[in-house]
Amino acid sequence: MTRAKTKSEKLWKQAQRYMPGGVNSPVRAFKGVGGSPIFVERGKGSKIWDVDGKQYIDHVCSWGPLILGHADKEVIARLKKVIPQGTSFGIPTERENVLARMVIKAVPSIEKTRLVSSGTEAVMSAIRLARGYTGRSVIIKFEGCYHGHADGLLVKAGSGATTLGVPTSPGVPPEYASCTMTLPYNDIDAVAKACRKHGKKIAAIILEPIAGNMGVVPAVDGFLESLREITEKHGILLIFDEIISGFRVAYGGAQSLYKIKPDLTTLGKIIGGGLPVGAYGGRADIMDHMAPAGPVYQAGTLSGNPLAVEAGIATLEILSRPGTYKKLDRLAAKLGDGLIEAAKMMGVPSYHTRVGSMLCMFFTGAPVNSYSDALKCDTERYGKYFHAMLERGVYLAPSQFEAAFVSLAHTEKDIEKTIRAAEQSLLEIA
Ligand code: KE4
Repeated sequence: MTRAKTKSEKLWKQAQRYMPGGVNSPVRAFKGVGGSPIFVERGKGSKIWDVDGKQYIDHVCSWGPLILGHADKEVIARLKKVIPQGTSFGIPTERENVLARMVIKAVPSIEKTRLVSSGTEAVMSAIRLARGYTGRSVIIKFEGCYHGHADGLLVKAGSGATTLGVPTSPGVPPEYASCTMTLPYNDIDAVAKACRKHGKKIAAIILEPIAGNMGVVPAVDGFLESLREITEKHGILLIFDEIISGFRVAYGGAQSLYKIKPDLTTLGKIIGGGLPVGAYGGRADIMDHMAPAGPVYQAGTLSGNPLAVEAGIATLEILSRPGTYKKLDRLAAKLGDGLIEAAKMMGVPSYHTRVGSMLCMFFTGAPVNSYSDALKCDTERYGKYFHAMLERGVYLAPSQFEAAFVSLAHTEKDIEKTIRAAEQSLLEIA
């Protein structure tokens, strides 16, 4: 007698008829962990419920935006007020000034900013601006850092250490990839060598100051400072992609934590409060090269969309209240410490990282400071752990190479439940 199909399974079958791989973004398809995805019906606070009525504690939080938790009552109330006034104008609105000013006030290096509709759009615009401002073409990125799906960033390291890149996806012309160099994260010697060799051709170096797309891998001590020195020496722009870390690890992002001023910063996720917003910003003398102030073109029908901007304003207002990041840090530290204890108790080799309320448990016994380190993880074991946790009502990222998050809506009880579930799950897979 085959088990009756859950509603998620039925919807999954249907989805694969309508959308490539059944999803609107690849990581949701559970390819990294096996099995088929749950379909979510609703979320509230730290919880989500699937279409079969099962409840989960959510540590993905829509991949970072929901730092307040799902359906935050203040954000929803603000949206309810704004929706009847209209959903889009394509005409300047006061609230775009408000969100732009909040971002400028919060992020130390941003003097001017432009709102767009996704992180990818923010990064591709910042890259075009860096090339337009410097008149140079080459971009340096780092293995394991993800900056959205713009062609020039879907590039992996070429054969030689500092040779130009090759595409990681069909459809990206080799010519595009040849303008991108990919270096090992946290390897300052490789950066120095590349800049000595190609300095005059390099427009910008872009990185996640706390990598969140190979699992969570912070920059090692001195890496960001040296990057700043080398880029200054060679007239190369330094771009911090803070689409995850911005307003996540501190109100001013990683750059306020590490006291490093990049020339440009990209933001997204949290600044939209769960609706589509991205942003790029930085020194006014650079940003003023963007049309219509300057010659570098970028545009967007829904840029600065009133609903998304209102959700972003409400979210940042709440985050700016005293004690926010202390609470996030305390909850996430409790979770991180609990997971370290659980893995030790169950004898499962693991390596743990955490910065603020973004954290990761790598299924490897060795430290993880780069993408090649991360690739040594036992992803099969991660897949078993993921499903064991899902069974126990805890929703983690369906990939070893992502971050887990804690929101302001998570309670001590939630954290204890996640730790208990981890103990049982790790025992099961040990
Ligand atoms: P979006 O275009 O997905 O809004 O942002 C792209 C992006 C840029 N920079 C960083 C550091 C990012 O993490 C992202 C997107 N993050 C992934 C998850 N790590 C989004 C999830 C998905 O692709 O479905």
